[in-house]
Amino acid sequence: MLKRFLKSIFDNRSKEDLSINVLMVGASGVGKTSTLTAMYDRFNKIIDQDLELQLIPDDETSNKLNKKLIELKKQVATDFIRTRPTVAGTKNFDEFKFLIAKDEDSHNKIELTFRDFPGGYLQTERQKVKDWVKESDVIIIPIDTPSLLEEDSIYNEDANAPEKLYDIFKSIKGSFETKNRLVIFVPLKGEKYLDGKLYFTNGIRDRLEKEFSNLIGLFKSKALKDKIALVITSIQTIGDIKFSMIEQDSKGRPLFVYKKKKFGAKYAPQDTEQPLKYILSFAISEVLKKRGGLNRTVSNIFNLDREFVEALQEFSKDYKQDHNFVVLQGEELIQNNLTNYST
Ligand SMILES: Nc1nc2c(ncn2[C@@H]2O[C@H](COP(=O)(O)OP(=O)(O)OP(=O)(O)O)[C@@H](O)[C@H]2O)c(=O)[nH]1
Ligand SMILES: [Mg+2]
Repeated sequence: MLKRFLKSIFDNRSKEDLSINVLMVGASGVGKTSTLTAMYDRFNKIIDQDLELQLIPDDETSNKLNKKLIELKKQVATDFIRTRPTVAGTKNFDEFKFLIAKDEDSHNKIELTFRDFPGGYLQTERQKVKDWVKESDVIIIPIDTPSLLEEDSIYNEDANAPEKLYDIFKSIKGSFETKNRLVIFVPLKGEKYLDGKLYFTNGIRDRLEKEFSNLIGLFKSKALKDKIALVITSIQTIGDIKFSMIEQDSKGRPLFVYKKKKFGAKYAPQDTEQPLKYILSFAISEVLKKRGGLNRTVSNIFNLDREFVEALQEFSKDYKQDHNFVVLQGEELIQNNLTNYST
């Protein structure tokens, strides 16, 4: 009886433990939906066939993201790409559900849910955004890099809303003390600054730290610094087109103009699997920590066998770390090793 009771508790708990909630947060047009689409597109292409791991979307997720992928790809076919008008913005709050598993019948799995909302909600639906932030394990903050870097950052608040984000996070600071989280800044549209030598010398990290200093300061505060892993991953969801100049539209608003890098440019995303490597690294690290705190019999109730955990570790162990992939804080929350793992 007691055994059954205990098992039911831990069964429920294991389900909870193995689902990871990822929230895309950022102003309209920064690239929340594109980031999600590009991560999905690349995962199954880059993964080693011998590694028995897939990112499996449910049917609805697959339909929605495939549509978005076609839109992203089409952008490279045009000569000039302007951020306004852009690909269709998100209309409503949306959820995208995936399994990370060997295949869909496997009992070894991690449920990954991505939540995405229209950037306008940062103004109009602040309470909802706060609730989603509270519920999340991972927060992805895409950043429009030309707006961050060009013209001494004068377009940054408008495009990337660092102070709006700071206000939202600050007001729910207490809820951040309850569990570990991973926050990933994802600079996007940065092809120009990631080309050739600029890859090693661009000012993305420095400017990001300066322009988001309030938000980063909050994450680094005494109460939160041990709870939040903070990472920057500069990825390219389209590749082959790069920021060219800022024009004015008829109302005097800035219009960021992008051009193809070369004749015959094609859709060539780069590093878009990296945020997922960080996410899975964080997920395994959390699971292993929880297992470590339990005795052996109970830990067996967690249904992850060694092979699966090793496949996850193999995929995520080589997350990039260089000038454009930086762990600002909390490396211990994303590191995982097998020494804790007993079956
Ligand atoms: N050049 C370039 N453009 C990008 C990149 N990522 C996204 N974009 C463009 O940025 C624009 C906005 O992207 P979305 O993903 O729709 O932005 P969003 O944050 O979801 O916007 P809302 O849904 O309105 O809140 C699109 O035109 C994308 O093609 C990138 O890495 N490089
Ligand atoms: Mg969107």
